[in-house]
Formats: sequence, structure tokens, C-alpha cells
Amino acid sequence: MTTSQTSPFRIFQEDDVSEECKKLVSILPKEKGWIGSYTYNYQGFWTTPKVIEGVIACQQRFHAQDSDIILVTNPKAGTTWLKSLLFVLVNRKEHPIFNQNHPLYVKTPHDLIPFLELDLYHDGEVFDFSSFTSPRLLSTHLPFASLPKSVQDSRTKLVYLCRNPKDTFISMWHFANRLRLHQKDTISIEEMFDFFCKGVNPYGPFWNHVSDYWKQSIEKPNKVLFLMYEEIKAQPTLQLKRLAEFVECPFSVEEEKSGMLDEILRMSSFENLSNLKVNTNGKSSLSGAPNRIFFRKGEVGDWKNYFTIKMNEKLNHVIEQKFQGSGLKFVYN
Ligand code: PAP
Repeated sequence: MTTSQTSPFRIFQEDDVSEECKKLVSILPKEKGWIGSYTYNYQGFWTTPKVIEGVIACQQRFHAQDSDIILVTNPKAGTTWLKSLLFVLVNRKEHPIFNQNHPLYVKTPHDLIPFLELDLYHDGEVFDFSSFTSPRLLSTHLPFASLPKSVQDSRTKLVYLCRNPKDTFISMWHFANRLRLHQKDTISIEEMFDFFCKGVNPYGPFWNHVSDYWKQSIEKPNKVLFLMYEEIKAQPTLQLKRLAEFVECPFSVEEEKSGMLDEILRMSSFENLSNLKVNTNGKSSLSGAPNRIFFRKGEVGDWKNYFTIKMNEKLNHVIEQKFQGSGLKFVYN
């Protein structure tokens, strides 16, 4: 049985693309896929044919508005967490917190903030945004250079969430294993690690993705906010305030006094989200994926339970080379 027949995600189904896309993909560099059979290098990053179709469609058809807020991540950087924080924060007037009927209790964060290239544009249809309120909250895993041009040219705000490469890798490895569960052709941690170190991972190379947004956040601090998973863990209130100010929804003194920040952090915590019925039993209405696969441990430093000394040295070396002179420092525990 092939990967494409068993994966719960359409985005890994090799054949479910137009003839035009198949033709394009046939000439792209390819490597063994982490989840799907193969991964292809398109516009400098690694992905599946179905995603390539979505990328082309959103690059051609998506028109950004100045008020849009787009959350950008490498896969497994904490997308689900930040989607929750951002949704609750931005919509706190329309959907008051401390309310048991809050949308977060009935929809998974991935359905509240859809992915451009994965959820909205992958069927060749023009997506109807009429049900969205302003500001529109959207997300993507796309590298900066592949964002639709209108996103780059408009005043659309980009919130980038970065996670240290070791935990990102381990999270991806677990995720890939979960999706490959019913397959014979598993991929070992060693093989996947070698691919990661060569830059062959979903939306990778990891360092290009991170570096490009890091540079943009320095050059255009009003356009790109660069957040780190580990910093949100360490200083949640401070980082939530940074986020609120960046998206122009700062907290008032009264809101701060009311305990609102603690409640937003509690609602979006791993503990709370991973135990909600919608996330333990539900499926995404957009991708069809079981919501529970986005919750595993949610900790900093889990890589230490998997990395050998050799793996650690190798990745340290790669990361040092790739980020030399950038001023960016990762937190690993
Ligand atoms: P995606 O990019 O494919 O959407 P994403 O949400 O970034 O996935 O990755 C899931 C990771 O975030 C998991 O990390 P782990 O494998 O190291 O455990 C998941 O547990 C973690 N995660 C999910 N929700 C939260 C949360 N509320 N707080 C902290 N971490 C979380």
C-alpha cells in the first residue's frame, strides 16, 4: 500500500493534482518524503505536489488586505498554540473570554485560523472570504519569498513563530510517524535527521525559513513580529502583550487588572487545549485531520530524550554555520 493511499491528509496524496501540476512536478528535484512518498523542491523549499498546487493558486489569487494578520510558522513550531492565542486575543470583543460558549471550545485552532496554501486554495476554487470578520486571521507555512506578492506589498502584518530546531525536528518526527502509522515503509529517526541536516524537511531548509523572517523582522519591525516558542513558555505575559501591541489590540489597564491575560494564556495552554473534547475527539472541518495529532507534549527540551551525542554535535555545527552573524540565538531548554 502506498503512502498516498493511507495518509489522512489530502496534502500528501500524490495523484490528487491537476495534469498541469503533475507535469510541473515531474521536472522538480525530489527526495524521499517524510510523510508522503516523495518531497519536491519548489521555489527553493521542500513540499508535496498538492501543496505546490495550493501555493500556485494562492500566489495567483489571494489578495491581501492591509488589515490582514497572517501567522507564519515552520511546521511544528507551535502553530496550534499561537493560532489559539491570536484568535482569542484579537476577537475578545466579539467573543468575550470567560464565556463557556467561546469558539475555541467548539472549533480547533486550525479551523479558526485556516492555512492559505493548505486549506483555502488547494482545490482550484476561488475561496469565499465573506464569512471572515476584519481583521482576517490567516496562516501559512510558506517561506517569505513564496508569500503571495500582495502580502509582501501590503501593510498586512506577519506574526512569525520560531521554535528551536532540535524540538522542531523531534516534533516533526513524531508527527510523521503518527501519519505513517498504517504503513510498512517507516522512516527511521537517523534517516530523517540526515534529511533535516541537509535542509530536506517540510517547507525546509529550516534555516532559510527562519533567517528570512528574522531579517524581515529587523528590517520591517512594523510588518513582521518574530516570536519564539521558548520565550512564550518562559515569559508568557510579556510575549502576549508584545503580540497584542503588534496587532494593534493592546490590553487596557482595566483588562490587565481583570485577569484577562492570565485567562487567555490558560485557555490557550497545552493543558486546556489538549483536553477539550473538540481536540480529543474531533476532526478538522478543513483538512479532515484528527485534531489530537497536533497535541503531544508541548515542552521545551524534549529533544534530549532522543538525540545522541553525535546527532547533537552535528546539528549544533549546522546551525552555527547557517546562523553565523545573524544575531539569532536559540533556546534549547
Ligand atoms: P503544525 O505546524 O503542523 O500546525 P504545530 O502546532 O506547530 O503543528 O505543532 C505541534 C506542536 O506544538 C507539538 O509539539 P510537541 O510535538 O513537541 O509536543 C504540540 O504538542 C505543541 N503544542 C500544541 N498546542 C500547544 C500549546 N497550547 N502550548 C504549547 N505547545 C503546544
